[in-house]
Amino acid sequence: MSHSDLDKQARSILIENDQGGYTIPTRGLYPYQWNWDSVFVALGFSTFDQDRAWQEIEMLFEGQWRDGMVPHILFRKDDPSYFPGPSVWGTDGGAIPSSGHSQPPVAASVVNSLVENDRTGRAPEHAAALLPKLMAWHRWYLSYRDPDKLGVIAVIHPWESGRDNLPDWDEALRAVEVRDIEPYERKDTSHVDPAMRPHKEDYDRYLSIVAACRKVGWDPAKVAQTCPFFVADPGVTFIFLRACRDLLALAERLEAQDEAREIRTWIARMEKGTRVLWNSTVKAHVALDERTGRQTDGVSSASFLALYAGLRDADILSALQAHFDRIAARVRYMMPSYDPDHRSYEPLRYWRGPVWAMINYMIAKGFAEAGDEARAERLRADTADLIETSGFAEYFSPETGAGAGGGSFSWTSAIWLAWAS
Ligand code: 2M8
Repeated sequence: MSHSDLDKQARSILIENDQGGYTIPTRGLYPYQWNWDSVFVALGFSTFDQDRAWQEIEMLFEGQWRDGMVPHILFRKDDPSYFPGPSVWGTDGGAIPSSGHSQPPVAASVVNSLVENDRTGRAPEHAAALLPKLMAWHRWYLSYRDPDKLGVIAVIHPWESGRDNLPDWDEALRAVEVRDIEPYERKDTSHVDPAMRPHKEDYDRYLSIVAACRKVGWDPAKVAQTCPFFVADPGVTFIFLRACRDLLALAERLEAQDEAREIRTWIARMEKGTRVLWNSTVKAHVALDERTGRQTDGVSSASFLALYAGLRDADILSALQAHFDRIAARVRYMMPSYDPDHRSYEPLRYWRGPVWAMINYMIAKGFAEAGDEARAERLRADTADLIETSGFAEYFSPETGAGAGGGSFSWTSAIWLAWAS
């Protein structure tokens, strides 16, 4: 298929997945508005309809909780094709029924980029209305996902990381006691091959965490104290740090002095904090279980986001370049979500190996900004090849390039339009 046919197809996927102002990731498997999916979708829309891009983000923020949190799923209407739906979550934090935790905060970064690339003249107005909401969300992260002020962001659920069954969560998840869950029927395995999805033992624990948080009424301070899962995540930490820098650029552009001053203190705290995620044996940033103090031992695609987060230490750059080249010698398509040399790597099982287009976009941005155009271009070219060969799949095998998971996928289409094509 030619580039212009793929462009056309990508646009029509976004339009078909549009539910009237917000976009679902794919039909059947994910029938609601997901947080970071929507934000990447806005980036895709912005290539051909900037007003629609703003609307996507504004509709996401309609679901913001009173405490500042922006949920990972908004259940605008009940859809039996997804489990767990609103009744399992039992939340009451905002105006729209939702899940009870968040997802990687890419919004400030995309809002800043919509402002930079504005062709309508209306961006400053949209951005000014979103600024206090973004500030509230970022404050929420610092208060409740870094209550001890370590300068790293923890996730209270693998789903909050956006990288659901990453090997980094295995040990912490095993420690979660399976309790307080009703008999349930999964829906994901009826849409896609069960061999590629998380195991039942994982789902039992995912639901046990939800039950534990529901018990404390999703009160964020109580969740931080009592949640059986509390793991500092290099993915969310680096995305948050990057988002803080982009929020600062936005605040400065809007001449919001007080906000800019506050954000600078966040950046200083995070820049220092990320050191606790550095594993000197592995030579990469890894996850840290805050309940046990144990670090994980694998390089994940999030380790490469240190550059995207703006960490400019020469040792970090050269360690990541070495990992990149080692991994590139093992697989055909970069960047696998987990190290192919690690014992837990699985090329097609969800977040234990496969390639995701939007992660490649962020990693490449980091390499390019660190002056490494060659590795940035390798990521773009691989992403384009994957889409040209296997279409707009949810994710891809790093070994064969086969597409897997849901089809006609929104964020893959958006990333094609905004970057890979
Ligand atoms: C996947 O996560 C959902 C739960 O949130 C699931 O597996 O049911 C992840 O890839 C997540 O990052 C993504 O936002 C979501 C929708 O694409 O699917």
